[in-house]
Amino acid sequence: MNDFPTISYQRQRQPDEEIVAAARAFRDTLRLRRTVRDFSSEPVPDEVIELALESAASAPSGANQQPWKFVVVKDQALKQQIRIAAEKEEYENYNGRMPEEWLRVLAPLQTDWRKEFLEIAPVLIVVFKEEYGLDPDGSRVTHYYVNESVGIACGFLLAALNAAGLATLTHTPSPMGFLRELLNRPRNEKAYLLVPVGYPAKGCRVPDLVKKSLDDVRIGWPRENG
Ligand code: IYR
Repeated sequence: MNDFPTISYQRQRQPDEEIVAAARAFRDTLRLRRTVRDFSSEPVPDEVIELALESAASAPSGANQQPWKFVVVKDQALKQQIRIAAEKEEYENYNGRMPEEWLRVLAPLQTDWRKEFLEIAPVLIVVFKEEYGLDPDGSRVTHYYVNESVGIACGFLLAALNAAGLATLTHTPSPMGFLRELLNRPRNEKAYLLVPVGYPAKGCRVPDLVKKSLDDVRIGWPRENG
């Protein structure tokens, strides 16, 4: 051990029934989440975005380096520039770059190269990962477990926005290099995920998908390996 300071971990022990009820309520809320591609342009409260970003920024990370940046885009002209750049890449993806097999498994999601939602959704949150840190003198600081850390923070972000009642889309235009340029981010940052946020459009429909059951994803207890 060393002399770095500690604080006592203060979380009240709850009765088991309450723990189970909390786990059930959280599951039920998370199960309401669907990836939405048909957004209303109705604005969302800034405060909800801020609170959700505070949730995301509370995520665990390698060596607590918090290797993430969240760029919130509401400006219509900037959203349009992002759409144009994303559609340019996605057009190439859907017309040649993606192999048949990929297009086949994507078919139920009914996606194509058109990304109107990038202009319609009132807010775009662009998540960047810091592949390394930059000291004030410009020297590089190694970051550890960057993908794992940023992935967990994105999970927190999606869960927080969902809990608030907003719809999200986990969008990964590929390649995403254009986002660093359009958003003027430094060379140590790389776009990781683009999350349009808003309310669903009236009459919004989503694919009729089935999630794997607990029995399909849990190995072992209580059935001990089948
Ligand atoms: N990035 C493309 C294609 C895409 C890929 C996967 I894997 C998806 O789950 C959904 C879409 C797009 O955003 O359309």
